[in-house]
Amino acid sequence: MTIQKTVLRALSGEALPVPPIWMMRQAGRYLPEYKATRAQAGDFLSLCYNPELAAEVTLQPIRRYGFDAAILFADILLLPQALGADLWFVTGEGPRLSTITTADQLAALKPAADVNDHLSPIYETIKILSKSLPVGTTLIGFAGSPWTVATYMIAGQGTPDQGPAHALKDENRLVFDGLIDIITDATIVYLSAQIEAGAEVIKLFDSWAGSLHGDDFAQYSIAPMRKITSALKSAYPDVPIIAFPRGAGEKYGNLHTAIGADCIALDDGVSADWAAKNVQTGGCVQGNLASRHMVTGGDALVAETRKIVDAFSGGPHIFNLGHGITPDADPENVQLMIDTVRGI
Ligand code: 1CP
Repeated sequence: MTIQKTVLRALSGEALPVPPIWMMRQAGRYLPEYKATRAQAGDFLSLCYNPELAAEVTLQPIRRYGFDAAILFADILLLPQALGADLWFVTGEGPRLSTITTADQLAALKPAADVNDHLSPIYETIKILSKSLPVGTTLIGFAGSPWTVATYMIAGQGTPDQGPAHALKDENRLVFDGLIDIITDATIVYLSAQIEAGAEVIKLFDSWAGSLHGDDFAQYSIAPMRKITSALKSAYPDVPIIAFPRGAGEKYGNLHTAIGADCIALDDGVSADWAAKNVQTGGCVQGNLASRHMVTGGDALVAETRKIVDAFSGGPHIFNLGHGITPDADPENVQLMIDTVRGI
């Protein structure tokens, strides 16, 4: 069977004349239509758990820009909630969770195998999207990596340096390892169900990989992601996996094999020229325009976009930002980026 969708072609290793494009956080607060639907839902979590509205906001950037991939609208913190953690969002500040730092709190979590009941609305969103996306658009499902999810479950919120998670790792390795294990197992259950519902590609967000140094990087960023990719690949060998160990720096080299991923997503901390020589040699890469260009636009956006397209033109590449688009971005700059990539 010939693969038609450009994202799937790039993920299978093909160098395309024009790289396919999508954008992290492409559904979000920079879009007026997103803000309207979010207001209709009431709050962010109600939006995530409302399949019709979550599908609607997933489709909004596809309608507006014709991106080559849609990413399921959900959040990496729904999984801790499915495991029994309390989760709420403080307006203007971000997520808050009940914390896991003791053996008793760890033991009180639900078994990894039981997360599907709570997460069934997410699978419903995927089913709606599978029926409503344009034929050429690839549907990406996702989860956080065990380390990144653990940093939120331990601290109870986002932290600049993931200090509380590092402290638990150093002071109570048994509880820390137990938490990583249960998140890993639950993520396999969650992502398998996303694939069963219709997700065509899976992305693992290790947003805080950059704070793991020395052996910790291999043990807590790479190894848990590797366990997830092995489990998914043995059950669903044809579903490509994108891994995003954000902030990996020079450790970005050779990660396709180490993680068992078809594609490595790059942040903008590495240059495209360096990554073409050191990462793309292992397979498809995704990235890596700095998100600030979506705010500032102009000649710098065009020049930087062209530089990235050129640097990766010799191999498989999916164009993306180095991290999520920010709420202060100008929607017109997104169009300028797309037109530049497509040579319009
Ligand atoms: O007010 C709002 O509308 C909420 C803002 C928002 C949005 C739009 C949050 C809260 N999450 C999301 C959606 C989301 N989150 C998606 C949807 C699809 C898309 O990309 O369009 C995805 C893939 C995520 C993933 C996610 N959530 C990550 C990994 C990616 C990354 O940005 O590094 C992380 C770390 C989160 C946690 C989270 N959720 C929301 C916020 C503000 C945060 C960061 C919190 C912090 O560290 O302080």
